[in-house]
Amino acid sequence: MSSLAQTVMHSLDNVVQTAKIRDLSKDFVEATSNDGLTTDHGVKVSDTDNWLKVSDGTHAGPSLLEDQIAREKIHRFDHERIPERVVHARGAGAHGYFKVYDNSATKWTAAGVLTDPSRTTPVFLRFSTVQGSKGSADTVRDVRGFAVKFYTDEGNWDLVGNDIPVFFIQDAMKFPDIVHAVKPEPHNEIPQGQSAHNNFWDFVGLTPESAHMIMWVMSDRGIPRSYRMMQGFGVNTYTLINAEGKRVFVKFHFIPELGVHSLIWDEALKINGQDPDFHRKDLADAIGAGAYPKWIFAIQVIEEADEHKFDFDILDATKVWPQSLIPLHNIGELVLNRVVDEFFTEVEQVAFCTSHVVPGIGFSDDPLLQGRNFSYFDTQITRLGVNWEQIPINRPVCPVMNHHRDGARQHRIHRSEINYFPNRHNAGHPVSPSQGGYAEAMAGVQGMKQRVRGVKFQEHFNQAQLFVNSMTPIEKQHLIQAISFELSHVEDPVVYETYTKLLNNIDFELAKTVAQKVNGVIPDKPGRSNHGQKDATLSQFYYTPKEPSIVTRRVAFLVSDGFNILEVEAVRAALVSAKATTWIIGPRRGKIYADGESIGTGAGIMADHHFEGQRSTLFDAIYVPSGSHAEALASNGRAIHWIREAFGHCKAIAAVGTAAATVKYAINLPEVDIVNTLDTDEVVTSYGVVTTGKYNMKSVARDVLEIS
Ligand code: HDD
Repeated sequence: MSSLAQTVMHSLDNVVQTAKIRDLSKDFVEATSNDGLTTDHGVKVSDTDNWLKVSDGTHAGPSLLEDQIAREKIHRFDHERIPERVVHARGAGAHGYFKVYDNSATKWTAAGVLTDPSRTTPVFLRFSTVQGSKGSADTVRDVRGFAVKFYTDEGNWDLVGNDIPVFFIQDAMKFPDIVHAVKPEPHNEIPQGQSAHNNFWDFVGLTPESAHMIMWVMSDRGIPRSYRMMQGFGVNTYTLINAEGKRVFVKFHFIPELGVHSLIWDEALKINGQDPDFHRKDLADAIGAGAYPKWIFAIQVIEEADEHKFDFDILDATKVWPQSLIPLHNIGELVLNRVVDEFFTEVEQVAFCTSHVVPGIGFSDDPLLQGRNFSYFDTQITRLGVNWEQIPINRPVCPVMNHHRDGARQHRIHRSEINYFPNRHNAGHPVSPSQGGYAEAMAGVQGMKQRVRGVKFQEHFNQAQLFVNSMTPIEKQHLIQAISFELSHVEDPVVYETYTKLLNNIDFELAKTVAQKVNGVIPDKPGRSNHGQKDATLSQFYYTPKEPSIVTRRVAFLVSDGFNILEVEAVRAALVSAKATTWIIGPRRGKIYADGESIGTGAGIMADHHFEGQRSTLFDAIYVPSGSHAEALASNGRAIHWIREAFGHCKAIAAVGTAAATVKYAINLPEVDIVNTLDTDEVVTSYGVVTTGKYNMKSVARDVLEIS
């Protein structure tokens, strides 16, 4: 089913009911065949195609300004666009819910959303890329936004995070610089959806605090396979406050049930052109198919007394809190189970504010967070107007009562003569903390007013090195390739020379290999000694589920006339029952005839796409059934390209019987063993197919597909 059909189905079936969906449903508008067309002022419209004209009935004459119906239609259209977000313009979103497992976090926080297991808190999650504009492609190399709005009983809590746990800069005051540097260059508006250009690498080369973040963005985290297969991080250090008013520092994490998986760069590049909406569709399709994306929600906690115990500053957003030092506590889960009904009113108009927290959650002195707390509300005023929190997707599910008034697009009609406090009726009065009023935790501060960075904020390379040390060899190889790609697109030698020099502070081999590839400064010895530390939890392989899953994985069946239909049906049924999605790809979109069937009259099978209509890049695995079609496939350049490209992207390839020779011919690597099996159970329980020897899929696969 197309994602469009799913969207419609969802709005009609109304399958998921949370407090927020019930709230939104007050604003649902559904056109039916009983509804006639009206103007915005409600008058019925008799003609929406012809502007009122002076005409002799045979020839069109001048159009009349008098036609208020035509004018309204054009006016409304002229003003459809609002400013796109200055960053994170390209995104997709979905509804869902959040639940904690138990009340174990009560010792740290009084927040009901984090402690009350009987609650189901509605959420809206918007994923995004950062650099590109609203119409850019999904699979660019970039950070992904992971912004969650929790509609709690005590008000909205916005956790505006990313898929990477650290950030480019330490102080919010540098945000406009990093964003200007990464965005398309000002003189020519190039490049779109890419960081591979002079200005970005110029800035980060001169800003060593970004080194750690650059390693993450250049790692495979920068090109996720799916929004559903990314971690989410609150990034900044927040605080939790318990019922006694005691404060602890906290970092928030989301861990995807499906594990963390990435594309490889060649796939990402091609998908950018083949299907720029790849991630957006993937999200809608998975939810539509009932394979609801799920994340474990976890926290890391540091007691106030331990704030200064670490060799990094725990308020520095360019540092992780290594899990080897500060363990994760899994306290709940977040599930997305409903696609949006309308993109603009939900995904485009949703607006987040880091400053929006609820009782029991607070801020820290993290200088990035402090600045963010100013910036988000401010930007929403430009984007949506000062009353942006009245927009349906943004309004809380709990009562809102205050003396804020007026402003553009005010929708609330306050039936009271009182718009101030104190007032003679005690209307809209402050609520004490014991009654649920928000209370900041008491925290001592001392110092002189000055423009400074903390002392530990000055160290920039230890954790960049920790991250690189913790990578598996294949992750490291991809990191080298990614930085080399980017610096190859940097034209100014000053810029790529500066960056290759900087790399030597992180890793000698990395610096040397990249410099050799991009004509940078090749070091003859390490810029600093390697501390040799590792943390396994920094590698994305750490998050591969113990029981790998093929739920929602896309498996293409490559067929031509003369394929073995019984085999296709059996394997397909097995894959579908394991909740993978299957697609028939043939020489044409239409009927493909099986072995023994006569062309044109047999029952055949409908191909979803022809070989050129979709490419191997859009699938996780391919299956080539046996049958007399093997020769036809082998003589079809496109089919051969399919197999060869899938092999190059380390995908699992199943080839059965006669098809084994076709696959072998396509990949042209005689030493590769083809597992040849007709036993569907085996195909479905064993590992894909091209398995052993030098080209062992398991060791090289970025995104290991287990057919299990
Ligand atoms: Fe930001 C949007 C994440 C630092 C200023 N940011 C935005 C979004 C995400 C993040 C996910 C998109 C929200 C949405 O879907 O609507 N930003 C981060 C993270 C940061 C961070 C994880 C570092 C920890 N941001 C940051 C700083 C500033 C901003 C330091 C300014 C001082 N961010 C903005 C913004 C945006 C934004 C300009 C653009 C659109 C919006 O806010 O609503 O205000």
